[in-house]
Amino acid sequence: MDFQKIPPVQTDKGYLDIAFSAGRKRAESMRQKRFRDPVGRAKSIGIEKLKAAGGALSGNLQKLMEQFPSFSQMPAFYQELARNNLELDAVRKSLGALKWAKGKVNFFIDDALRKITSGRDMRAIEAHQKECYGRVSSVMRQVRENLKALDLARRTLRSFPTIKDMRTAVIIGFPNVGKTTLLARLSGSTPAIDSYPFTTKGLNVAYLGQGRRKIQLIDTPGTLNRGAKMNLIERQTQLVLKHYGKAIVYVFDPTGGYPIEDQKRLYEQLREEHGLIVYVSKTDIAPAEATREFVEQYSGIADLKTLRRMILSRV
Ligand SMILES: Nc1nc2c(ncn2[C@@H]2O[C@H](COP(=O)(O)OP(=O)(O)OP(=O)(O)O)[C@@H](O)[C@H]2O)c(=O)[nH]1
Ligand SMILES: [Mg+2]
Repeated sequence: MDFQKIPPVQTDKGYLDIAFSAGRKRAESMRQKRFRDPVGRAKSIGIEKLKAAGGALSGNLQKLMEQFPSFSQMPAFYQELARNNLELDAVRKSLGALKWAKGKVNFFIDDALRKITSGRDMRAIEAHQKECYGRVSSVMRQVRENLKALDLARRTLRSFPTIKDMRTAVIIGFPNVGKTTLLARLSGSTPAIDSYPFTTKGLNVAYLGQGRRKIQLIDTPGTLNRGAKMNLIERQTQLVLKHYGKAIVYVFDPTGGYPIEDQKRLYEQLREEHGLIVYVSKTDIAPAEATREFVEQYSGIADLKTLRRMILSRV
């Protein structure tokens, strides 16, 4: 899913400005034309103006409704993410309100077009246009809060990671152990890597292999496994594990930036629910003994070629 493409949601006034400006432009171009009598002229201009304004408004409302994903059809990971982070009921209600508004706008425009067509004098034609704009503005005012709710939902949706529904392996481990470096080495991508903990703030996604063997690799922010104290991104990581955790690459850092005992404890916890592939990082600078312990006791893999093969065979 890619939520980055959802365009901004305007305010009620924003949508009206766009609509009225479309009406104005159309009316201006109509005024260049020649007409036989003034009333016929006013009618034609009025009709074209309302059609343009109504078309723009109703079209934008339709686009707005369509740009929101259908939650029940999203992959399970996103459904849970949406349930946890969005006011789904408010979003549904607001989308319903937009549908109502679009219907009302179309109705008032059609009604005014009929009245203008049978209008007898300039004053009446003018009055019908004004009345129509007034009614349409009132409809949009009534969905003001719904537009706000949808804008908020859009911001939240845009903060969701872009994860494809395909074979996936997840890289996990303590902060600063070398998870992102591993992702970069496996996939040839260039994510941000730094020498301080918690460098990775969101999920990094990259790909490994090609064609039908291609798999998705998700690099997660370093976790300290803090249970109830988890923040938003840690909870996202937990969700990724739940839904994409069939193959997990657990990164051990034998140089002990974080206590080895803690790293082992997290490993044991994850092992209860997931199949883990252990990667031992920083073997170029770690004491040989420490590396050996992980390679022997945890079936750790220290070379990338073997690791790549293991990942591809596991997912
Ligand atoms: N010498 C050496 N340094 C490494 C290796 N892997 C990672 N590092 C260094 O360790 C530091 C942390 O690497 P990252 O890949 O950002 O670690 P991370 O686990 O993604 O860290 P967070 O995102 O903060 O959890 C960086 O300075 C890396 O250059 C390695 O195999 N050898
Ligand atoms: Mg990282």
